[in-house]
Amino acid sequence: MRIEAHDVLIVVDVQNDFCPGGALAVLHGDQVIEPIHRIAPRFEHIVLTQDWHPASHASFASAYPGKQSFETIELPYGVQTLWPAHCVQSSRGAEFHPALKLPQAELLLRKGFRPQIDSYSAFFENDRTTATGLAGYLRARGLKRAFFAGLAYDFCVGCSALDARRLGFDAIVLRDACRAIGLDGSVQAIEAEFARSGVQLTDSTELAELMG
Ligand code: VGL
Ligand code: ZN
Repeated sequence: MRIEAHDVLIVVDVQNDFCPGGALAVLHGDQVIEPIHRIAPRFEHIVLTQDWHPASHASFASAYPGKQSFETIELPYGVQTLWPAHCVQSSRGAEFHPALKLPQAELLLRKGFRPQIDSYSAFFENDRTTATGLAGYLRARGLKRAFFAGLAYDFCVGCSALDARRLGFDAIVLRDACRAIGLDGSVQAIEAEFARSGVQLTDSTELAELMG
């Protein structure tokens, strides 16, 4: 697959809390960094997302006495999985992994900062209607095709790719540059949605050189 000038690499949530030792560690989460570094020089445009929650966030199990992490609850906007407190604003866990070196990234997009709404997708919060502004940013800059890498494959990466399709962008997930949380068939579920929505899956090794 050939990378072109209107392509963007969206690197999702490569933060300490999603890496080994973090509050919501994804198995081998830090292993996404090597493939991301390998492909990043091929892209003219890179966006980083950062999960960025207030200390008491509606997605944290600690907000609901008697509830455990990874259980689900009903919030006004629908079913929400409860998570251990993670990516709290200005905490070390919320920082990008120190090995991630992408100084050329053009936009750092924070999400999940509204106390009452979680945000998996880089485009819409979990109420499916509150926009982050990323779609407008990509359109204003003429970026039409988004490649996705990072954490977690079955949550924030997957939801971002699905929303990209919903908004009319081409969406390609670089499978080997992602790692999954894996909760109750979440990987199968997201891949079924990919197939339905036209999200493409490929590996970073299939990417050809940047066009001039
Ligand atoms: C994520 C669960 C909660 C993710 C973020 O980055 O996939 N998952 N917050
Ligand atoms: Zn989160």
